[in-house]
Amino acid sequence: MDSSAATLLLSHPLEIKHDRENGLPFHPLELKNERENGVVCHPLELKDEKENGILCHPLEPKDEGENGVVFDTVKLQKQASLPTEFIWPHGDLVHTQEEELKEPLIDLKGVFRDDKREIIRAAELVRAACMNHGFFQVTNHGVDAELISAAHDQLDAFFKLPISKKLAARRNPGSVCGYSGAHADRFSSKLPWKETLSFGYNHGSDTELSVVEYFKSTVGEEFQETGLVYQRYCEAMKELSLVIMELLAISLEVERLHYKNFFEDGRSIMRCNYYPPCKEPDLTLGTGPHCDPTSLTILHQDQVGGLQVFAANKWQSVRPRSDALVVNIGDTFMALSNGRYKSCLHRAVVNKERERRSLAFFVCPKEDKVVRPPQDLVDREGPRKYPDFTWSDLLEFTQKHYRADITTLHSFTHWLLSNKPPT
Ligand SMILES: O=C(O)CCC(=O)C(=O)O
Repeated sequence: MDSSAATLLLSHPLEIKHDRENGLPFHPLELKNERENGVVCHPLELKDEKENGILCHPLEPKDEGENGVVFDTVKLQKQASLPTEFIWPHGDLVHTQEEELKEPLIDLKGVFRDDKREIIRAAELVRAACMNHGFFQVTNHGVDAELISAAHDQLDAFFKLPISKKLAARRNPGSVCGYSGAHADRFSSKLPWKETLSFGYNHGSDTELSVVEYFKSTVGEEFQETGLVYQRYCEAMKELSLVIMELLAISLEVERLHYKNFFEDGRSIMRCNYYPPCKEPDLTLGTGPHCDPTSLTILHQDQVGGLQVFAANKWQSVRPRSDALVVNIGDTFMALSNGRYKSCLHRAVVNKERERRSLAFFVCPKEDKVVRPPQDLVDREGPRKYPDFTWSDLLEFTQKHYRADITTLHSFTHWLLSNKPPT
């Protein structure tokens, strides 16, 4: 690993120094990154373009396949070598000795029983994990194992469809929802070795069964059953997320219902990830290193393994546990905690022989809600680390202007301050 890549890899947003004047994060490289239109591009990408001749500009949306990449697994498997678009730079590929993350495994049984001692114990584990790397797993989470298994089966049903049928559900430019093969519709280098299907879920009473409608209208009437499974899965995820929001509030010593109330009418995003086997897994990644821009991610992975978290200055793998759900902090919650909790830096590696699946539920607030930490937390632990923003601002930034990476929140803050007149 060359040293410049190592520096970038290791510079987690929380380790970035703070600007003296306004208390906002200040990145030493930031002056170089700003483009004429005020949009920020990650230093690693600028460097790659120059040195490797790889084109990587997140600002130019592409039609699927415009750069010749359609993620047709059948055809890709037959190619002698990995197409260059999938080859990642050294710095992102670095592997440490297979080390397993010792994240806390939090049993929620006592929390659901409202057992005070168990709640305090769980909140302590949550606090330690979120201050350290932003990642933990939960068991006895109340989500029916059969529902999780059905959600994995339905994932297969969709991704095994012919490519033409999947492309009929492809996402529109600027939208988070729809099918995407290797994100080749947006990017032309460092493509992830995976296919995704994403759709929205309204937290409020979803009487219109929007997930079912989504599947019927975009994939076909025959996908009603798939829609029903995901409708129930999202409902279960929302319920669990509100319990975790209470735990997060307790762990931060703020009013217990503060975050729960904030997310009650949210609009979350569900994403199914399918990672086919890859002949040259050491040259590519299934999901590149990034922090989720969203608030909280609740993920179930199958037994293959591949998820890795950056903790204690190295990549560590997360052992799959079929009975557990993985939870990680995202950028928006980092802002809601005034930077106390770390947005988890993670990635997913791919496998030579085995396909892998994961189900990610990204918890988001209602789009126009102002993201601002609770006042008592700021009074105790101020000053404010991030300006007020709405989730729709951050969503727009990551969908139209920026490829989510390890410094999204910092870059977004900078973009916001230089693009939006103060209110
Ligand atoms: O598949 C995984 O384990 C990670 C997925 C992920 O990070 C994502 O979808 O943003």
